[in-house]
Amino acid sequence: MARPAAPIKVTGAFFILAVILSPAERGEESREILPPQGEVRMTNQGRFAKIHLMDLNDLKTRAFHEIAEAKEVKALEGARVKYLGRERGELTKILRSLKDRPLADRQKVGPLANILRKEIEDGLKAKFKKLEEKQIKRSAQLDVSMPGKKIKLGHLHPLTLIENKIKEIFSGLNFSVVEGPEVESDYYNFDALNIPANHPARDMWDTFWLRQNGIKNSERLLLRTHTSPMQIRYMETHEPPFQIIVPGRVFRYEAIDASHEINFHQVEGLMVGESVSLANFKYIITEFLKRLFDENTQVRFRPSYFPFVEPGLEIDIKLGGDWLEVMGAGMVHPKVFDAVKYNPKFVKGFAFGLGLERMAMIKYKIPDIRMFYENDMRFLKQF
Ligand code: FA5
Repeated sequence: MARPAAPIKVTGAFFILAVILSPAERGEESREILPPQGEVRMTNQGRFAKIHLMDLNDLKTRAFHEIAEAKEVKALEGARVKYLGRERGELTKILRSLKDRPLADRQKVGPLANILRKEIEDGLKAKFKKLEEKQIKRSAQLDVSMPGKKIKLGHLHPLTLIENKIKEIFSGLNFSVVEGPEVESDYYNFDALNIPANHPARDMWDTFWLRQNGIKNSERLLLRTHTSPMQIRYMETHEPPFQIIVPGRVFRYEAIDASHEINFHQVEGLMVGESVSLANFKYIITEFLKRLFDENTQVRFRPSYFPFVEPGLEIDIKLGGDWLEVMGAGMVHPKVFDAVKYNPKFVKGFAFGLGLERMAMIKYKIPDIRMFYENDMRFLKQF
């Protein structure tokens, strides 16, 4: 509370003191530094010491009150800055002012101010520790009634989903799953499949060639244009009877549109044995398509040409009002058996190559093949 102002004779020494301890500087609006009335006539030197001692007492009371009241680290830090802050701390200012005072004042006020600083520091330290422990305890408490955080799960790409489904169906039909290289030689991609160099059939597959110097034609490398080279690789190292599927990525240098990509996936199929027939193929493929889509899927088998089968077929499925070509197929050509040193008189086989993207387009009603590769989350989240 403000006291009535007494007529103080402001001498040089008291003026300095008043400046040092002005309420505004201490951040207190209504507090005034005025000596008790009876002490007005003290010498400047005595007055300085006395007022400082009073002020230290008051400061101590306020500081410890604030420390005790602080409920959070932030409030405690505020108290520390208020009293011990390097620039404007109340106690710091008192300590700083001592250097300009006569020795007697310094001896009286100095030690007490230093003790007080230590006391406040210790008080702050102890309270900081207490608040920290409280904080740790609070965060360690488990509130079982709190709603859990939803963990966002990733999921498989639609092409992986359809590939897994296809593998599952063919495994159920006793086919094994094998894989082959994406970079192939001219020989496996073309020659051994009865597509010799300069044969017009090569135009069916727009090809990405790898740049190489001084390499023979049949060893030239390319990005495989289909999964059919694995027919050759597998037959070179296995004896019939067998039935396999070969899922994998293929590449074609062609124009992209709603049903054509330059990088897409195929699943090759090959079944070889003594008496494998086209009727077997028809049964397997119809069964596969029924299991993948549904009983009512409309399928069309139509004659076609591929150099490595005879006869050759193409299989279409109705999507909306249109037929979409999903697969090439046929009975393995005798020249292909020759290339792997099988005797075509004793073994027969069928082969097929289906487009994975096209299958997924039908299954999930996707109107444009480009959607698979755009990585648009609005599209991907639907699977
Ligand atoms: C072939 O690639 C033959 N290797 C298939 C084959 C295997 C025939 C075994 C006979 C025996 P084709 O080029 O038609 O054939 O491709 C096969 C399937 O791949 C097509 O039916 C289609 O579903 C898909 N396909 C072809 N080109 C593309 C493309 N650019 N983008 C997406 N899918 C494609």
